[in-house]
Amino acid sequence: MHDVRKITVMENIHDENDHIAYHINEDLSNKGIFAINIIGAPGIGKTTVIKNLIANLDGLKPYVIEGDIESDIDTRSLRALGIRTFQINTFGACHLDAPLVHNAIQNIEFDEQGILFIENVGNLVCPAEFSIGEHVKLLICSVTEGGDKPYKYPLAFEKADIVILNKVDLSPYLDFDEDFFMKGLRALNKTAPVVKVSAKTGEGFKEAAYWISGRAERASTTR
Ligand SMILES: Nc1nc2c(ncn2[C@@H]2O[C@H](COP(=O)(O)OP(=O)(O)OP(=O)(O)O)[C@@H](O)[C@H]2O)c(=O)[nH]1
Ligand SMILES: [Mg+2]
Repeated sequence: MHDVRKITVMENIHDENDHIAYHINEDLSNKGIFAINIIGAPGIGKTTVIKNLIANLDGLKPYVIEGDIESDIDTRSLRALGIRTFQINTFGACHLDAPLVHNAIQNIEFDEQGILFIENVGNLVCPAEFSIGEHVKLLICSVTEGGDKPYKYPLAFEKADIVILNKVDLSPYLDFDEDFFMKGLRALNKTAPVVKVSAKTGEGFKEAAYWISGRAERASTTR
C-alpha cells in the first residue's frame, strides 16, 4: 500500500515537471535557442567541455546556465572568458528541475539566436530523471571513471542523445576498457554518437561541435 502511494506522488512530480519543461522548450525554440542539458559526475569535465565546445561553435552565440548545489566558481570562470553565464544554486538538491530553470530563463535576455548550455549539478543519477526543457541531453563520461558506468548508472546512458568521452589524453596511464564501455552503452542506447575528446589537447571538439550545430539547425528548420 505504501509503495503504491509513493509511486503516485513521484508520477505527479514528474508530470508537473514535464509540463513546465515542455513550455520552456517551446519558449526557447520560439526564440531560436537550442538548449543542451549537460549531465555528468562531479569533476568529469562538464565546465571544461562547455568552454571547448563554445570555442568550436563558429558563429553561434553561446549562453550558459550553471547548476551547482553551492558556489559560483564555474560561472565566474566562464564570465571571465566573456561568455554570458547565469547561476542557479540548488542549496542541497542534487539536480536541476524545470521550475528552477524556468525561473532562471525569465531573467535572461536572449538578444541573439544561439546555443544554451545548461550544466546540471555534478551527478550521474538524478539529473537523468528530470527534463529541464532541453532539446538534447549531452552525457559526459571520462576514461578516468572506468568502463563499467553504463551498467551501474543506466538511465543517464539510456537517455543521452550524445555521449562525450573526455580526458582521453590520460588513457595511456589508465586501464579504461572501451569495448566493455561500448557494449554496456549499446545495450541501452543504440543511436547516441560517442565522441572521444580531450579538453587538454582539444582533440575531438570539432566533431562534437559539428554534431551540435547540425542538431540546432535541424531544430530550427522543423519549427
Ligand atoms: N587531463 C585532463 N584533465 C581534464 C580534462 N577535462 C577536464 N579536466 C580537468 O578535470 C578537472 C575538473 O574539470 P571541470 O570542468 O571543472 O569538471 P566539472 O564536471 O565541471 O566539475 P563540477 O562542476 O565540479 O562537477 C579540472 O581540473 C580540469 O582541468 C581533460 O580532457 N584532460
Ligand atoms: Mg563544472
